[in-house]
Amino acid sequence: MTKTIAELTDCMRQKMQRGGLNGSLKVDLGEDGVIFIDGSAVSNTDGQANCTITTTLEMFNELYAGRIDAVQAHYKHRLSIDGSQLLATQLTALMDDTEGPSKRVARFSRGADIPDIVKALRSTGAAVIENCITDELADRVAAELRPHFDESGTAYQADFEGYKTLRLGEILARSRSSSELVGEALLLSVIDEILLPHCINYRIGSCTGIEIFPGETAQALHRDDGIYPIHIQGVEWQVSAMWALTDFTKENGATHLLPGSHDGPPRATAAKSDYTVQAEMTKGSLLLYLGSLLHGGGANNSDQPRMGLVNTYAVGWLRQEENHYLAIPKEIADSYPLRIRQLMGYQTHGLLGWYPDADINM
Ligand SMILES: O=C(O)CCC(=O)C(=O)O
Ligand SMILES: [Fe+2]
Repeated sequence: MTKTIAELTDCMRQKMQRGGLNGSLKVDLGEDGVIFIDGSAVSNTDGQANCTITTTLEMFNELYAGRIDAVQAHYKHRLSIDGSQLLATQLTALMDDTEGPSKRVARFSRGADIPDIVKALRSTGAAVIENCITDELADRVAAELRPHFDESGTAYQADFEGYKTLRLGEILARSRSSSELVGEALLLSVIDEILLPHCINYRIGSCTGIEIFPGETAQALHRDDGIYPIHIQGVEWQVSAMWALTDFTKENGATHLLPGSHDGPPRATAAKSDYTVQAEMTKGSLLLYLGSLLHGGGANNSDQPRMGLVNTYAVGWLRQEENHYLAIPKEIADSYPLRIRQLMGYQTHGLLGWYPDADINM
Protein backbone atom coordinates (compact mmCIF):
# COMPACT_ATOMS: atom_id res chain seq x y z
CA MET A 1 0.00 0.00 0.00
CA THR A 2 1.35 3.40 -0.94
CA LYS A 3 1.99 5.69 2.02
CA THR A 4 1.21 9.40 1.89
CA ILE A 5 3.96 11.95 2.52
CA ALA A 6 2.51 12.57 6.01
CA GLU A 7 2.67 8.83 6.81
CA LEU A 8 6.21 8.55 5.42
CA THR A 9 7.31 11.61 7.43
CA ASP A 10 5.98 9.98 10.57
CA CYS A 11 7.73 6.68 9.80
CA MET A 12 11.01 8.50 9.12
CA ARG A 13 10.67 10.32 12.42
CA GLN A 14 10.47 6.96 14.21
CA LYS A 15 13.40 5.47 12.29
CA MET A 16 15.61 8.49 13.00
CA GLN A 17 15.28 7.82 16.72
CA ARG A 18 17.90 5.14 16.15
CA GLY A 19 20.60 7.75 15.75
CA GLY A 20 19.82 9.88 12.71
CA LEU A 21 22.11 11.04 9.93
CA ASN A 22 25.51 12.71 10.09
CA GLY A 23 24.16 15.78 8.27
CA SER A 24 21.05 17.05 6.51
CA LEU A 25 19.20 15.32 3.73
CA LYS A 26 16.19 16.40 1.71
CA VAL A 27 13.88 14.02 -0.12
CA ASP A 28 12.32 16.16 -2.85
CA LEU A 29 9.08 14.53 -3.96
CA GLY A 30 8.10 17.25 -6.46
CA GLU A 31 4.48 18.32 -6.18
CA ASP A 32 4.00 16.03 -3.19
CA GLY A 33 6.40 18.12 -1.10
CA VAL A 34 9.64 17.47 0.79
CA ILE A 35 10.81 15.38 3.72
CA PHE A 36 13.68 17.21 5.39
CA ILE A 37 15.96 15.31 7.79
CA ASP A 38 18.55 17.13 9.84
CA GLY A 39 20.39 14.72 12.13
CA SER A 40 17.43 12.98 13.75
CA ALA A 41 14.88 15.83 13.27
CA VAL A 42 12.32 15.22 10.51
CA SER A 43 10.02 17.89 9.04
CA ASN A 44 8.34 18.94 5.80
CA THR A 45 10.05 22.32 5.73
CA ASP A 46 12.11 22.97 2.61
CA GLY A 47 15.72 24.16 2.92
CA GLN A 48 19.34 23.65 1.84
CA ALA A 49 20.67 20.14 2.60
CA ASN A 50 24.02 18.31 2.35
CA CYS A 51 22.28 15.76 0.16
CA THR A 52 19.13 16.02 -1.96
CA ILE A 53 17.37 12.95 -3.26
CA THR A 54 14.91 13.84 -6.01
CA THR A 55 12.33 11.21 -6.82
CA THR A 56 8.60 10.54 -6.81
CA LEU A 57 6.31 9.57 -3.94
CA GLU A 58 5.76 6.21 -5.63
CA MET A 59 9.50 5.49 -5.93
CA PHE A 60 10.23 6.62 -2.38
CA ASN A 61 7.56 4.18 -1.22
CA GLU A 62 9.40 1.42 -3.14
CA LEU A 63 12.66 2.39 -1.46
CA TYR A 64 11.05 2.60 1.94
CA ALA A 65 9.53 -0.87 1.56
CA GLY A 66 12.92 -2.28 0.47
CA ARG A 67 11.60 -3.37 -2.94
CA ILE A 68 14.37 -1.46 -4.71
CA ASP A 69 17.66 -0.01 -3.52
CA ALA A 70 18.83 3.55 -4.17
CA VAL A 71 21.56 2.56 -6.63
CA GLN A 72 19.17 0.49 -8.76
CA ALA A 73 16.64 3.33 -8.73
CA HIS A 74 19.43 5.72 -9.76
CA TYR A 75 20.43 3.48 -12.69
CA LYS A 76 16.82 3.31 -13.80
CA HIS A 77 16.70 7.15 -13.81
CA ARG A 78 13.93 7.07 -11.24
CA LEU A 79 15.95 8.90 -8.60
CA SER A 80 18.80 11.41 -8.54
CA ILE A 81 21.23 12.12 -5.72
CA ASP A 82 22.85 15.52 -5.41
CA GLY A 83 25.52 16.01 -2.74
CA SER A 84 26.80 13.46 -0.24
CA GLN A 85 26.20 9.88 -1.44
CA LEU A 86 27.23 8.63 2.00
CA LEU A 87 24.20 10.34 3.55
CA ALA A 88 21.94 8.69 0.96
CA THR A 89 23.48 5.35 1.93
CA GLN A 90 22.99 6.10 5.64
CA LEU A 91 19.36 6.88 4.96
CA THR A 92 18.70 3.56 3.19
CA ALA A 93 20.43 1.66 5.99
CA LEU A 94 18.41 3.42 8.66
CA MET A 95 15.16 2.83 6.77
CA ASP A 96 15.56 -0.89 7.12
CA ASP A 97 13.83 -2.65 9.97
CA THR A 98 15.78 -5.86 10.04
CA GLU A 99 18.85 -6.78 12.02
CA GLY A 100 21.73 -8.30 10.06
CA PRO A 101 22.05 -12.01 10.89
CA SER A 102 25.75 -11.63 11.55
CA LYS A 103 28.37 -8.94 11.27
CA ARG A 104 31.17 -11.41 10.88
CA VAL A 105 32.90 -12.15 7.61
CA ALA A 106 34.45 -15.61 7.81
CA ARG A 107 38.16 -15.91 7.10
CA PHE A 108 39.86 -18.98 5.69
CA SER A 109 43.35 -20.12 4.80
CA ARG A 110 44.24 -21.74 1.48
CA GLY A 111 43.96 -25.19 2.98
CA ALA A 112 40.31 -24.73 4.00
CA ASP A 113 37.61 -27.11 2.84
CA ILE A 114 35.58 -25.81 -0.11
CA PRO A 115 32.19 -26.70 1.51
CA ASP A 116 33.09 -24.53 4.54
CA ILE A 117 33.90 -21.53 2.35
CA VAL A 118 30.69 -22.07 0.35
CA LYS A 119 28.64 -22.34 3.54
CA ALA A 120 30.05 -19.04 4.84
CA LEU A 121 29.42 -17.32 1.51
CA ARG A 122 25.83 -18.50 1.45
CA SER A 123 25.26 -17.59 5.06
CA THR A 124 26.65 -14.03 5.30
CA GLY A 125 27.25 -13.26 1.61
CA ALA A 126 31.04 -12.92 1.89
CA ALA A 127 34.27 -14.72 2.84
CA VAL A 128 37.97 -13.91 2.86
CA ILE A 129 40.66 -16.40 1.84
CA GLU A 130 43.90 -15.19 3.34
CA ASN A 131 47.12 -15.34 1.32
CA CYS A 132 45.40 -17.15 -1.54
CA ILE A 133 48.22 -16.27 -3.96
CA THR A 134 51.88 -15.44 -3.38
CA ASP A 135 53.12 -11.89 -2.89
CA GLU A 136 55.24 -12.45 -5.99
CA LEU A 137 52.17 -13.04 -8.18
CA ALA A 138 50.27 -10.12 -6.64
CA ASP A 139 53.29 -7.85 -7.27
CA ARG A 140 53.67 -9.13 -10.82
CA VAL A 141 50.02 -8.36 -11.69
CA ALA A 142 50.31 -4.93 -10.02
CA ALA A 143 53.49 -4.18 -12.01
CA GLU A 144 51.87 -5.23 -15.29
CA LEU A 145 48.86 -3.03 -14.60
CA ARG A 146 50.93 -0.04 -13.38
CA PRO A 147 51.66 1.63 -16.76
CA HIS A 148 48.03 1.16 -17.83
CA PHE A 149 46.68 2.69 -14.61
CA ASP A 150 49.01 5.64 -15.18
CA GLU A 151 48.08 5.99 -18.85
CA SER A 152 44.33 5.48 -18.86
CA GLY A 153 43.15 4.90 -15.28
CA THR A 154 41.20 8.17 -15.14
CA ALA A 155 38.88 7.19 -18.02
CA TYR A 156 36.07 5.91 -15.77
CA GLN A 157 36.04 8.64 -13.11
CA ALA A 158 32.49 9.55 -12.08
CA ASP A 159 30.36 9.93 -8.93
CA PHE A 160 30.00 6.19 -8.38
CA GLU A 161 33.54 5.22 -9.44
CA GLY A 162 35.20 8.11 -7.57
CA TYR A 163 37.45 10.96 -8.68
CA LYS A 164 40.55 9.84 -6.77
CA THR A 165 40.33 6.27 -8.01
CA LEU A 166 41.96 4.81 -11.11
CA ARG A 167 40.11 2.04 -12.94
CA LEU A 168 41.00 -0.31 -15.75
CA GLY A 169 39.07 -2.71 -17.94
CA GLU A 170 40.49 -4.89 -20.77
CA ILE A 171 42.58 -6.57 -18.04
CA LEU A 172 43.40 -9.77 -19.92
CA ALA A 173 44.78 -7.69 -22.78
CA ARG A 174 46.92 -5.67 -20.36
CA SER A 175 48.21 -8.16 -17.82
CA ARG A 176 48.98 -11.72 -18.82
CA SER A 177 49.59 -12.74 -15.21
CA SER A 178 46.06 -11.66 -14.27
CA SER A 179 44.85 -14.82 -16.05
CA GLU A 180 46.37 -16.75 -13.14
CA LEU A 181 43.93 -14.93 -10.84
CA VAL A 182 40.96 -15.26 -13.18
CA GLY A 183 41.50 -19.02 -13.45
CA GLU A 184 42.71 -19.67 -9.87
CA ALA A 185 41.69 -23.23 -8.98
CA LEU A 186 40.46 -22.76 -5.39
CA LEU A 187 38.40 -19.73 -6.40
CA LEU A 188 36.79 -21.59 -9.31
CA SER A 189 35.92 -24.54 -7.07
CA VAL A 190 33.94 -22.17 -4.84
CA ILE A 191 32.27 -20.45 -7.80
CA ASP A 192 31.29 -23.88 -9.19
CA GLU A 193 29.25 -24.55 -6.06
CA ILE A 194 27.45 -21.20 -6.10
CA LEU A 195 26.75 -20.79 -9.83
CA LEU A 196 26.61 -24.25 -11.44
CA PRO A 197 23.28 -25.13 -9.78
CA HIS A 198 21.82 -22.43 -12.05
CA CYS A 199 23.70 -22.85 -15.32
CA ILE A 200 25.71 -25.22 -17.51
CA ASN A 201 28.79 -23.03 -17.28
CA TYR A 202 29.72 -19.52 -16.15
CA ARG A 203 32.04 -16.80 -17.39
CA ILE A 204 33.68 -13.57 -16.32
CA GLY A 205 31.23 -10.70 -16.19
CA SER A 206 33.80 -7.97 -15.68
CA CYS A 207 37.44 -7.81 -14.75
CA THR A 208 38.43 -4.44 -13.29
CA GLY A 209 41.58 -2.99 -11.77
CA ILE A 210 40.76 -0.51 -9.00
CA GLU A 211 43.36 1.73 -7.38
CA ILE A 212 41.94 3.96 -4.63
CA PHE A 213 44.15 6.96 -3.87
CA PRO A 214 44.50 8.93 -0.62
CA GLY A 215 41.66 11.41 -0.20
CA GLU A 216 39.05 9.23 -1.95
CA THR A 217 35.69 9.06 -0.18
CA ALA A 218 33.64 5.89 0.40
CA GLN A 219 31.75 4.52 -2.58
CA ALA A 220 27.95 4.23 -2.35
CA LEU A 221 26.88 0.80 -1.14
CA HIS A 222 25.49 -1.23 -4.02
CA ARG A 223 24.90 -4.74 -5.31
CA ASP A 224 27.04 -5.78 -8.27
CA ASP A 225 24.08 -7.70 -9.71
CA GLY A 226 22.10 -4.43 -9.76
CA ILE A 227 23.23 -4.15 -13.42
CA TYR A 228 20.53 -6.73 -14.21
CA PRO A 229 16.93 -5.51 -14.06
CA ILE A 230 15.53 -8.43 -12.05
CA HIS A 231 16.60 -10.71 -9.24
CA ILE A 232 15.13 -14.13 -8.54
CA GLN A 233 15.22 -15.09 -4.89
CA GLY A 234 17.42 -18.10 -4.28
CA VAL A 235 19.20 -17.80 -7.63
CA GLU A 236 22.61 -16.19 -7.27
CA TRP A 237 23.67 -14.78 -10.63
CA GLN A 238 27.08 -13.46 -9.84
CA VAL A 239 30.01 -13.83 -7.48
CA SER A 240 32.67 -11.14 -7.18
CA ALA A 241 36.29 -11.96 -6.42
CA MET A 242 38.38 -9.05 -5.13
CA TRP A 243 42.12 -9.74 -5.14
CA ALA A 244 44.20 -7.58 -2.82
CA LEU A 245 47.22 -6.44 -4.85
CA THR A 246 48.32 -4.32 -1.87
CA ASP A 247 47.28 -4.74 1.76
CA PHE A 248 43.65 -3.69 2.33
CA THR A 249 43.27 -1.81 5.62
CA LYS A 250 40.51 0.18 7.29
CA GLU A 251 42.53 3.33 6.63
CA ASN A 252 43.30 2.77 2.95
CA GLY A 253 39.81 1.80 1.81
CA ALA A 254 39.26 -1.94 2.39
CA THR A 255 35.91 -2.91 0.86
CA HIS A 256 32.85 -2.26 3.04
CA LEU A 257 30.36 -5.15 3.29
CA LEU A 258 26.91 -5.52 4.77
CA PRO A 259 26.89 -9.16 5.89
CA GLY A 260 23.44 -10.68 5.51
CA SER A 261 22.19 -8.12 2.98
CA HIS A 262 22.29 -10.67 0.14
CA ASP A 263 19.39 -12.39 -1.54
CA GLY A 264 15.94 -11.26 -0.35
CA PRO A 265 13.28 -10.08 -1.00
CA PRO A 266 12.84 -7.50 0.22
CA ARG A 267 16.11 -6.21 -1.21
CA ALA A 268 16.69 -3.97 1.73
CA THR A 269 19.82 -3.22 3.66
CA ALA A 270 20.17 -5.51 6.64
CA ALA A 271 21.94 -3.30 9.11
CA LYS A 272 21.54 -0.50 11.55
CA SER A 273 23.60 2.43 12.77
CA ASP A 274 27.15 1.09 12.58
CA TYR A 275 26.25 -0.93 9.55
CA THR A 276 29.24 -2.18 7.62
CA VAL A 277 32.33 -4.26 8.21
CA GLN A 278 35.49 -3.74 6.20
CA ALA A 279 37.30 -6.64 4.55
CA GLU A 280 40.78 -6.01 5.86
CA MET A 281 43.26 -8.39 4.26
CA THR A 282 46.91 -8.70 3.39
CA LYS A 283 48.31 -8.56 -0.14
CA GLY A 284 47.53 -11.75 -2.06
CA SER A 285 44.31 -12.41 -0.14
CA LEU A 286 40.96 -12.86 -1.81
CA LEU A 287 37.58 -11.43 -0.82
CA LEU A 288 34.61 -13.31 -2.24
CA TYR A 289 31.14 -11.78 -2.10
CA LEU A 290 27.85 -12.64 -3.72
CA GLY A 291 26.47 -10.42 -6.48
CA SER A 292 23.47 -9.70 -4.27
CA LEU A 293 25.49 -8.46 -1.27
CA LEU A 294 25.58 -4.75 -0.47
CA HIS A 295 29.16 -3.48 -0.50
CA GLY A 296 31.31 -0.59 -1.66
CA GLY A 297 34.91 0.61 -1.81
CA GLY A 298 36.16 2.38 1.31
CA ALA A 299 37.51 5.89 1.84
CA ASN A 300 41.28 6.12 1.63
CA ASN A 301 42.45 8.07 4.67
CA SER A 302 46.02 6.76 4.46
CA ASP A 303 48.95 8.16 2.48
CA GLN A 304 49.28 5.16 0.12
CA PRO A 305 47.08 3.88 -2.71
CA ARG A 306 45.08 0.64 -2.33
CA MET A 307 45.09 -1.59 -5.41
CA GLY A 308 42.72 -4.45 -6.15
CA LEU A 309 41.62 -6.55 -9.10
CA VAL A 310 37.96 -7.51 -8.98
CA ASN A 311 36.58 -10.21 -11.27
CA THR A 312 32.93 -11.04 -11.40
CA TYR A 313 31.74 -14.47 -12.50
CA ALA A 314 28.20 -14.71 -13.85
CA VAL A 315 25.94 -17.55 -14.93
CA GLY A 316 26.51 -18.44 -18.57
CA TRP A 317 23.11 -17.35 -19.86
CA LEU A 318 23.52 -13.73 -18.84
CA ARG A 319 25.02 -11.01 -20.98
CA GLN A 320 28.56 -10.34 -19.71
CA GLU A 321 29.10 -6.95 -18.10
CA GLU A 322 32.28 -6.25 -20.08
CA ASN A 323 32.32 -7.15 -23.75
CA HIS A 324 35.37 -9.38 -23.79
CA TYR A 325 35.11 -10.16 -27.50
CA LEU A 326 35.72 -6.49 -28.30
CA ALA A 327 37.86 -5.60 -25.26
CA ILE A 328 40.45 -8.36 -25.74
CA PRO A 329 41.96 -8.54 -29.25
CA LYS A 330 41.25 -11.94 -30.80
CA GLU A 331 44.94 -12.89 -31.17
CA ILE A 332 45.51 -12.26 -27.46
CA ALA A 333 42.36 -14.19 -26.53
CA ASP A 334 43.54 -17.09 -28.72
CA SER A 335 46.90 -17.17 -26.96
CA TYR A 336 45.35 -18.09 -23.59
CA PRO A 337 44.69 -21.67 -22.42
CA LEU A 338 41.26 -23.13 -23.18
CA ARG A 339 39.88 -22.60 -19.64
CA ILE A 340 40.67 -18.87 -19.73
CA ARG A 341 39.13 -18.54 -23.21
CA GLN A 342 36.02 -20.29 -21.94
CA LEU A 343 35.85 -17.91 -18.98
CA MET A 344 36.19 -14.95 -21.36
CA GLY A 345 33.05 -16.19 -23.08
CA TYR A 346 34.45 -18.33 -25.87
CA GLN A 347 32.13 -21.16 -24.95
CA THR A 348 28.49 -21.76 -25.69
CA HIS A 349 25.84 -22.20 -23.04
CA GLY A 350 23.63 -24.77 -24.66
CA LEU A 351 22.52 -22.97 -27.81
CA LEU A 352 23.47 -19.52 -26.55
CA GLY A 353 26.50 -18.00 -28.25
CA TRP A 354 26.56 -20.66 -30.94
CA TYR A 355 29.40 -20.38 -33.48
CA PRO A 356 30.81 -22.94 -35.94
CA ASP A 357 33.94 -23.84 -33.97
CA ALA A 358 33.86 -27.33 -32.53
CA ASP A 359 36.46 -26.48 -29.83
CA ILE A 360 34.29 -24.05 -28.00
CA ASN A 361 30.81 -25.49 -28.44
CA MET A 362 29.75 -27.56 -25.49
O1 LIG B 1 37.03 -1.12 -4.61
C1 LIG B 1 36.29 -1.79 -3.89
O2 LIG B 1 36.61 -2.18 -2.77
C2 LIG B 1 34.91 -2.18 -4.37
C3 LIG B 1 34.56 -1.59 -5.71
C4 LIG B 1 33.20 -1.98 -6.15
O3 LIG B 1 32.47 -2.62 -5.46
C5 LIG B 1 32.71 -1.61 -7.49
O4 LIG B 1 33.26 -0.71 -8.11
O5 LIG B 1 31.71 -2.24 -7.94
FE1 LIG C 1 30.82 -3.40 -6.51
